[in-house]
Amino acid sequence: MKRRSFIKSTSLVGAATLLPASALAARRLVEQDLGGVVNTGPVVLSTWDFGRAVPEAAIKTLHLGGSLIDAVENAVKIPESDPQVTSVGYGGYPDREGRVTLDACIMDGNGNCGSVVFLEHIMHPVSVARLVMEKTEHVMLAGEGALQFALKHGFRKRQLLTEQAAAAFKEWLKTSRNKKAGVDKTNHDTIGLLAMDGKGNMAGACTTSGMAWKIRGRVGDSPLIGAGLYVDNDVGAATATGLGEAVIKVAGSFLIVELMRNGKSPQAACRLALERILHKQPHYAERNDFLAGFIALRRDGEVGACSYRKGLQYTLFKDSAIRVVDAEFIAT
Ligand code: SD4
Repeated sequence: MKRRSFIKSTSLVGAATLLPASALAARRLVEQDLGGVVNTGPVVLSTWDFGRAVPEAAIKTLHLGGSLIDAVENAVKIPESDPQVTSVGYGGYPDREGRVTLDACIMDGNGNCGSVVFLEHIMHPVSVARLVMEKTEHVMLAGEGALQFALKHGFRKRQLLTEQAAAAFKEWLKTSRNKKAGVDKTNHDTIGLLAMDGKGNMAGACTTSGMAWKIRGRVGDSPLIGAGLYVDNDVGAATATGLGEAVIKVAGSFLIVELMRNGKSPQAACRLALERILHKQPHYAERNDFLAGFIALRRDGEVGACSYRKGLQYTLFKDSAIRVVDAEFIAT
């Protein structure tokens, strides 16, 4: 485990919210269930280790008075535009026709959400997902329609296939084109990021180029609200990484939030979601390349993470420090 310290401490002052009596009663109930503890400082956690710039971007955004949605968007835009990251945004590995197609979503703790799937040529799909949330009546736009929407809102078309990704594609065509596409330790690294202010308000974002060498048109869990990401201010939030098909089959992130609502810790909830996958679909355990994992955040600031195989790390900003933490795992 790598440990890094983060010097700047931050505090957030949010506006008081006026809630109807029923919502206040429900919130009190949740607070009682959590032992009356409501977290006191911002918390940011994200799948894998994309460097300290990612949580720093979220925290700086909050510190400068930005919203939680601004914070999660700014943070995940970093790997989206990094050509060295081969499973998110620019530089992502393509599908089996050599085309880079992106999936992303964003959600706040009050049920507002937006998503884009099978989007090509746009460097920051998370920003398009945010616009879907904010400017339309819809939750999800796909493919050509999502691209037209992005262009109409001022996004520029970009070549997302880097020389490095094109070379990897060529190599894959030579050596492995007849193999099934899969997510394993060589091609994972979707970023799912969860953030909370000092008052238990949350938001999350998830963005990916998906499974490398996928069938054209394939969409994974990452842009699906409830599968790749779910956020509920009353309880907590969760996000996923790994084989999207497995995560979709159990509505993984929603399942974790509901397990926390029913009293499970974030850690237990992540583990139970993986156990649910394996219970319903035991064949995954026989696949050497099977990798799936979750991270979760409860509104009192407690976090949890679990993956099927050893190797999932998550980056955590909590108590004014950034750490990269090894997740619990089920099989080696
Ligand atoms: C997908 N869940 O498209 C994504 C891939 C991934 O870490 O998470 N990789 O299935």
